[in-house]
Amino acid sequence: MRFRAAFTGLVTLASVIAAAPVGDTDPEVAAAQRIIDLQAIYHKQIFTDIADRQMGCSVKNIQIRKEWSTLCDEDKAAFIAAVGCLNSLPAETPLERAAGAHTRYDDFVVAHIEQTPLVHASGLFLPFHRYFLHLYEQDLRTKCAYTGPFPYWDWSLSYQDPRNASVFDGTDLSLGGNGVYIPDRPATNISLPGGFTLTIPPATGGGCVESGPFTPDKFEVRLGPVAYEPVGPDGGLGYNPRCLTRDLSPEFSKQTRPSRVLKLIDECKDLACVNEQMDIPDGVPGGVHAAGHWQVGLEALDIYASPSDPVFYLHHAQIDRVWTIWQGQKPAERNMMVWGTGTAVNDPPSPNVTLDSIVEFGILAPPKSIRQLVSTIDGEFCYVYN
Ligand SMILES: [Cu+2]
Repeated sequence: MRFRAAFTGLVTLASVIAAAPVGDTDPEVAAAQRIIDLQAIYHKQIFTDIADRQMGCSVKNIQIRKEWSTLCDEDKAAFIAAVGCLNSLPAETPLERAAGAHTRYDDFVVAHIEQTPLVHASGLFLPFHRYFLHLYEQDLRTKCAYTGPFPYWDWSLSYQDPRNASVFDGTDLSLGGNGVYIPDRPATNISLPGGFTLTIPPATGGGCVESGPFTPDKFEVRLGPVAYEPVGPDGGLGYNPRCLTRDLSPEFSKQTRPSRVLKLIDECKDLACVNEQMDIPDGVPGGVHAAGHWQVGLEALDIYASPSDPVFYLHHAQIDRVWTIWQGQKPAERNMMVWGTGTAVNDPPSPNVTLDSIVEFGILAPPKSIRQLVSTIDGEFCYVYN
């Protein structure tokens, strides 16, 4: 009876929250507005910095990255086609290195699998993923003729239910819908760097993505899993053909609500805080980076092979956007900050990183120093987020 009363209480509370008036009394609406203001400060800062440049990254050649829902239909279609193109070009990874890598798209998954123990929950996390996305974007442009904006998925807009995000609306102009609902599916036990394990309960999908451009007849996941059972052949580097699966979770998406993003951008004074808010806010696993993966589910849960799901790149563009909006509030100071060591949760122990620490990209590209990856308007980078 007591459980029932508590449950009824919860339902009542939930209906009160659902019925709460939106407007300036809703803290999430206020937080979303504040993010827009901070984004504007960052945006202005970038354009001030490049205003007088005649060479390198300038107002003439800067690329604008846009939220998926604001891309025009032609750009959405072209982006999806370019991903398909990358996934039809031959792999450059040697067979002995990863027998499951059949296409250029797979090369990125392999590089991510290989680098995972170094580039997550470490000082290399943000710089690695910034350049990893850049390499993917360059391939879409140079090998597959994509000319539109590189898209990001702002999960703070769809935090109440990721099934409402346009990127998952299941049309041909989305990255596909939810996985087909599988009743009574067991939880997924995922392993995280440092020997941690976590149980991810089943959510609203669980099966193959049967709508949109990445259905089983058009798209094959070949590598992984690495982080959950049954692990694919050769530790996830072998050939393991299967459909793309998703399990969109309106529980985990709450952790990417605007107030969580704002806490990072507005309150963090250093990169330790930024990284903590990304993955383990207040000591609890989750945060905007982890919860971005967990609310998609399945392929996206696999910290090693998660680039198997094409939405990975849009999620990480949003992570990069959050980092760069934070940097953009005080760029001179924050672009020079480093944090952490060069191994995931410092296991095995490694020295603290410096701006001269090296980040590796496997067969994708020669190594880079962190220093080369901190500014989005210098070196090889030239982009700004809208
Ligand atoms: Cu990653």
